[in-house]
Amino acid sequence: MKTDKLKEKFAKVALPMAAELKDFIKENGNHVIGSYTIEQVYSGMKGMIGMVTETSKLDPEEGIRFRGYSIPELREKLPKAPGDTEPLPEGIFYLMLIGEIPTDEEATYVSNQWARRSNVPKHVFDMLDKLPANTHPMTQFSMAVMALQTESVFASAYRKGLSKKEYWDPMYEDVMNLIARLPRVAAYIYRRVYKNGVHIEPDPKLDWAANFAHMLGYDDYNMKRLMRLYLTIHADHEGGNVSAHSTHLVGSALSDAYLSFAAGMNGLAGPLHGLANQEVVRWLIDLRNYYDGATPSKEQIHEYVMKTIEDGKVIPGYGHAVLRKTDPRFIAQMEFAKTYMPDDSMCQIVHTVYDVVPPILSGIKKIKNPWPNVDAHSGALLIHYGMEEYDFYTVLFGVSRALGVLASLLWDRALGHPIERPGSVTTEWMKAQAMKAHA
Ligand code: HAX
Repeated sequence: MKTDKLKEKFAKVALPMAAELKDFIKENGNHVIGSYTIEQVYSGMKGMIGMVTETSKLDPEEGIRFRGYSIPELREKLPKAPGDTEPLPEGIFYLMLIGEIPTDEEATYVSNQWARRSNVPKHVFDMLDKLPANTHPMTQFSMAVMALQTESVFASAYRKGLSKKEYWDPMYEDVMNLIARLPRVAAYIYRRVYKNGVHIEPDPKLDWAANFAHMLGYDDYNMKRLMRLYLTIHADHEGGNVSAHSTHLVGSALSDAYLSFAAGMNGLAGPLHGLANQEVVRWLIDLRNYYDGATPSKEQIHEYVMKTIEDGKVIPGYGHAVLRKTDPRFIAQMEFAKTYMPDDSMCQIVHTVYDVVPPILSGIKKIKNPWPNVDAHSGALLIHYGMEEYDFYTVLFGVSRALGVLASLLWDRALGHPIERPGSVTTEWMKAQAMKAHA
């Protein structure tokens, strides 16, 4: 087999850490790091530390840091395609996997590896072609990932017999192959559903994000630039979010990368998580239509926000389970809009909504975070370049999220993390605990 420089480097970084971690747990395993309340258990384990994720860490006030680097730092420091100002997603993947900012050459190596590994077997397209065209694109995406599972190197190696120490090796192959294949699968779904099944062949000379834009049918340089930013900033958000946690949980049973990632995508497809990006655009269009298709004023947006809340619905794109400030991923997209599309009417509505919504949500006591998250802005940028089919937006998010959750899955296997199995109790048990505390 040909040598793979990235695989060798990963082994050099990760395998000594696995041994070191064993000693660390042996020496410090009894150290208490926190306690938690009945309310936390009932509120989706918020704020409880229950897992370890190496790739990124989320600070409630500051937002995400990937291996210690904030989004503005990454936009500056990560390698870029010639002539571009936005980072290559290849770079953030390398950073999450190895822990260092790659050189241009190292990012190009990842790009070339993905181009080489991107072949999608015909049965995946045949399966997609048999689905009703109105099957939601996220359902098609998840099913295509499942259909790809025939290609799992990990599943086949495990069946033949695999030592625990070697799990990481075939997992590396699965992770790299799956990431390489996703743009082709996602673009196929897009062209099948929205462009009369007229497909566009990949261009192996392009980087991963630019090739994705090309296969979707968008060759405008600025759309490629947006795709590089989009696929970088959506890549990871530490380990506890639904898509990352589902991928990690399913992987902990030694399910391969295809099975684990499909589970993560089924979580991303929920409207409180990744599907919020389509819900935001649906909400913005409904808002505009409510006022006869004209650009709504601040007062009208205020009225429409109040109506949404009175109808018992959430304002999509606002709030977060961990963040307590404006999401830096929202800010990065707002900066992009102000640079490349300063007069875009939908982006201007998004920015006025940003003026109006936080003061309203701040006045509702139960809401912990009134600020926008990543999904509040992404759709408006895509619409600017002509991608109006909002049901597809979460698939773009999914392609990006693969970078983080699959890098983490590989780390999980390299570090020898065990099967995940938290305890669960009944409400009767909880009541008994509360009674004991009161006695
Ligand atoms: N609009 C109206 N009400 C909101 C709200 C919003 N944007 N955000 C929170 N609330 C409500 C909750 O529904 C909850 O009400 P109930 O107690 O009546 O159920 C209450 O405020 C407390 O919620 P919270 O503690 O502030 O927030 P949670 O951690 O429970 O939920 C969510 C976080 C992101 C799910 C939530 O803020 C929400 O539903 N936002 C809108 C959907 C959205 O944008 N999701 C994307 C989040 C980012 C992401 O994962 N992207 O992929």
